[in-house]
Amino acid sequence: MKTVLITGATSGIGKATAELLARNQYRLIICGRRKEILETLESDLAKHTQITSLAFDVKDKDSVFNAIASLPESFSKIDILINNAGNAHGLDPIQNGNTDDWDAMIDINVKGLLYVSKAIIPQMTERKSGHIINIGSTAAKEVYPNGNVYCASKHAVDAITQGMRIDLNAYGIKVGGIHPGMVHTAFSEVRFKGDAERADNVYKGFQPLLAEDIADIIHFVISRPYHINIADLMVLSTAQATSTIVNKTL
Ligand code: 8X3
Repeated sequence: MKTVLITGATSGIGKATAELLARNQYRLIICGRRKEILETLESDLAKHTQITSLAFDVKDKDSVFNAIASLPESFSKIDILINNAGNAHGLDPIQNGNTDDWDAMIDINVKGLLYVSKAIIPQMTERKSGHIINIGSTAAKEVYPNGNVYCASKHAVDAITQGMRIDLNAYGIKVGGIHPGMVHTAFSEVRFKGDAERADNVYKGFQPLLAEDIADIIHFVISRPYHINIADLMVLSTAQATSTIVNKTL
């Protein structure tokens, strides 16, 4: 049974992935900031698989290293890392950008991903095996109006993914990026700081992707035979041509 560590597992794509993998014979380490939500999910999924949870904030370097070092022996060998934690804060033109929003996006989406990876990669290089999936975004591939720093953080995820694949190639470790378009999760509510109406409007008038759609794809990617590495995958809702061109007449 393979052990999978998922960051950002309390909601959205992370939670849907935990739910799907629990039902497909993966041992799980679910991670997130919100301890009670994590523990509820852990007890829900414990009927399907071996599971444990770690409550930490990916942007807090010490907590990341301490949490991962505290894993019990039975969960300490991590085969698959899913770097899913990430979010957007604000959607403002650069001249109006809020520096706290910029810090949050760079600290979580870029530095947090690096810290978690750094805490886990050495055991993978030592064993010469492992698989890392970084969840990017269409914003990793293009820049859209007012997306500036969010897009920069996701472009960084894409660059880090490519860099990891190069550096870890000699160890037989698979690395790939999955880049979703518009997924109906709490993403926009976080971006718009709890403005539910503005968030709901983002997904109105077309069928966005669902968290379960991306979970399904993650499951497919991690269950390929060893010689196949799905290195880079962009997933749009059919209504989308780009991050911002959405056909609302379908
Ligand atoms: C999410 C995609 O277009 O809402 O990362 O920024 S988008």
